[in-house]
Amino acid sequence: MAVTEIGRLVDAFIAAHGTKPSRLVRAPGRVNLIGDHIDYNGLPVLPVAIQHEVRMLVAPRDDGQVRLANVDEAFEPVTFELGPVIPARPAGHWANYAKAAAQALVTACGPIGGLDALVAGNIPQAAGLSSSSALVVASALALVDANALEIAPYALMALLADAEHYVGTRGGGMDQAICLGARRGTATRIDFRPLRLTPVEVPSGWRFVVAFSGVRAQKSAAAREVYNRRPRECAEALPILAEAAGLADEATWPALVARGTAGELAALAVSELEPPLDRRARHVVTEAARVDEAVTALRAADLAAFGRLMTASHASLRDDYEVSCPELDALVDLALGAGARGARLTGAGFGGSVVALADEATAAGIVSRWAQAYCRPRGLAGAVFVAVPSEGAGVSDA
Ligand code: NG1
Repeated sequence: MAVTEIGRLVDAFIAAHGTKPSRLVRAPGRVNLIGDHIDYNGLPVLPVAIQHEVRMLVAPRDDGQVRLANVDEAFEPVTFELGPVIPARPAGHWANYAKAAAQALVTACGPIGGLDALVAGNIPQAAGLSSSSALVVASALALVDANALEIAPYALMALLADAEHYVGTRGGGMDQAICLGARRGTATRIDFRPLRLTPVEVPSGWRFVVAFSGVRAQKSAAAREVYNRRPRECAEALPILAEAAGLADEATWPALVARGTAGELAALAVSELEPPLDRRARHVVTEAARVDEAVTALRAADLAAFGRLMTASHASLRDDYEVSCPELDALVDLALGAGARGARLTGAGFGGSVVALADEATAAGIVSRWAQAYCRPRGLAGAVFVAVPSEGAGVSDA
């Protein structure tokens, strides 16, 4: 971060809290390259952390209060007490993400001290780039640091995945894990049972180009209900499939996926389940296989194979999982028309963003095609960027 920018943030912190900050916490957003809507089923995913991040300046306090300010005036200042039960603000309130982290840490570690914080950052909100989890992770790291709590990285990832359920979304653990555990220059295969992060280098000539559709995937509003319906549908489908596959004792998606090929399991889903559960299950088993194949393609620097898997993933999310929308489909088509090797929605869908894969020479053409044919007519500015696979969250002196 530029010295002038940190200087401005320090001034804003002093104006808000009347004291100097001592620590700077950074927590990146993410783009999921492949493997959407399967983390909550315990199946692997392949995201990268990106250059956009939440930045939080922090000064520990002697009491149990958390005092939050935000450089964006749309987000009102909030004070809350770190008690055994931390009441939530109404759904969608920005402070709930900090409260989610605080509640989880108090529950896990007992009484802890509070802090003053100023939040800034540049992750587009409700864009499928995980700004909410970045705020949860930043808040948690600030409290962990201020209280010198000793929590192993995997334990913190798991704790924060559950913590985010405080805001009402029944998500998986992808976002918190990549935000905490990403390594610069790599994509990370995340396995959940048990939790394990495996970095895989992104070949230097590959470009992941991202466009925000302008349709806000606001999971605090109506989209939350639609999102939460999908884990419920999967939970309904699983025991039926597990029984049909002879897995009555171990009815988990990873056990099921280990039982056959994606083709066999997709056929089983169609024969055993009623619509729409048959389609939902078909997405889950085929997406899990695509993640495995994508990791192999990434290791082999096979751009064409990786791209084909991304486009197949989009079709599955659109047709079987029904979480796309016309704007995301249009962005995917435009990218493919401009020479992308593959393209897909990223994250939860219902709006949000699209990620396209290209070689160095083609990436600029995709950026300008999206800008001209999609962003300009809709008055969307700054909605397109090339993702830089970035380092996970960290704390330093302010
Ligand atoms: P986004 O795109 O941030 O709403 C959500 C879930 C993920 C994962 C994806 C779909 C949260 C915090 N995140 O991400 O766990 O299920 O959808 O792959 O709930």
